[in-house]
Amino acid sequence: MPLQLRHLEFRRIALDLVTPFRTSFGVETRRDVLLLRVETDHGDGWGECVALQEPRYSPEFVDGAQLVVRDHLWPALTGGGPLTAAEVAHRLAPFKGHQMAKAALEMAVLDAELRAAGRRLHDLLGAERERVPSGVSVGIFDTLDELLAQVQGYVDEGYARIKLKIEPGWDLEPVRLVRELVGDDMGLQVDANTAYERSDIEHLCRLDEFGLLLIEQPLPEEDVVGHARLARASSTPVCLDESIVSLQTAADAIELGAAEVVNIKPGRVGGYLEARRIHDLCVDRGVPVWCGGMLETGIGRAANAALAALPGFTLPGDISASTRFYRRDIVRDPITVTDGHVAVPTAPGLGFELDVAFLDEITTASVTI
Ligand code: NPG
Repeated sequence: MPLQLRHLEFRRIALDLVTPFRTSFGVETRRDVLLLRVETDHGDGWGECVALQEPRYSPEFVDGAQLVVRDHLWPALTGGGPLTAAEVAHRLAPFKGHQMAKAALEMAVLDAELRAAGRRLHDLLGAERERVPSGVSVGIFDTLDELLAQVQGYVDEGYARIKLKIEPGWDLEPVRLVRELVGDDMGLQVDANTAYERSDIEHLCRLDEFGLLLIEQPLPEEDVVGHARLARASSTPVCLDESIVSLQTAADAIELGAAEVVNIKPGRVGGYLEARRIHDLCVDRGVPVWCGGMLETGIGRAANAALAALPGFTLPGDISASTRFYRRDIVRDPITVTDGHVAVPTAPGLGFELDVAFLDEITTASVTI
């Protein structure tokens, strides 16, 4: 059922993180999130843009995302008459890049379409499970003691696997100590967010002794061949994150032997429908996938949980409890972790219900076009 798009609200909110989250590319202490609300002839839908404040993880950033949606994407979307969510990517295809902005728009249209039809994202995607294992991402600390205390806390909360952020100077020793702490049976993986170079390949192979599930994106996003070399040299499976921005880049990286595992982030690849296509490709090629996280609010996390319920997501995703990052979420039904698992939302649409009063309280700007 095609929807007639009427208006678009840009809602900016400020959410403090419970503790600073340090990665090899920066420290996050507060999120400045862009939410999009589409008004259609069949009701509203919400999308969340995962772009950060600064272009340090990817070229996109939140102010830029808002601008490209306002001046380019929204006019193109509304210019061609009523549409379905499946047509959004096609209408936006003439515009290069800006996957996070495009994903947020597609998400809002999907939410509206699904709510109008009384369906959930889980069913549209063809997901099967009703709960998914939950992994937690642990930042870089000033001291090893702080790291170990934090990891112990997450183990106590029951997480199914731990991901450690690494960078040059914060790798072998933290991983060794955490492996000792959590034991051999706990799923453990590392994420470098492009912090290493090809000349570090030998050094990175020293991580092999820790029985990691994978090493994620150690080299720059353009260095697919470098990742293929690492994959040949190391017994730890090489997983790509930043390098995978589309179905095509996923297919090419797999063919080159650079992606033994793929982290699927809907925002990074232009939306949940492209994410589903990448999942299907990876299943076809026998490549395990898992669902990444971008510090989403309850809107994005609800949708991620539905995506992660697809059968090819055989590794636990970065779908931690809302309280991992936020004291209070903008939804009434924030993600919680029970027995190391997160329940897939059952409500129609993306599966969340907004806490409107709190959302209004933390709104920093609202513009409707
Ligand atoms: O659980 O949302 C989460 C955080 C998971 O570590 C995480 N995300 O590189 O994958 C990453 C990292 C990230 C966070 C990247 C924020 C970009 C922005």
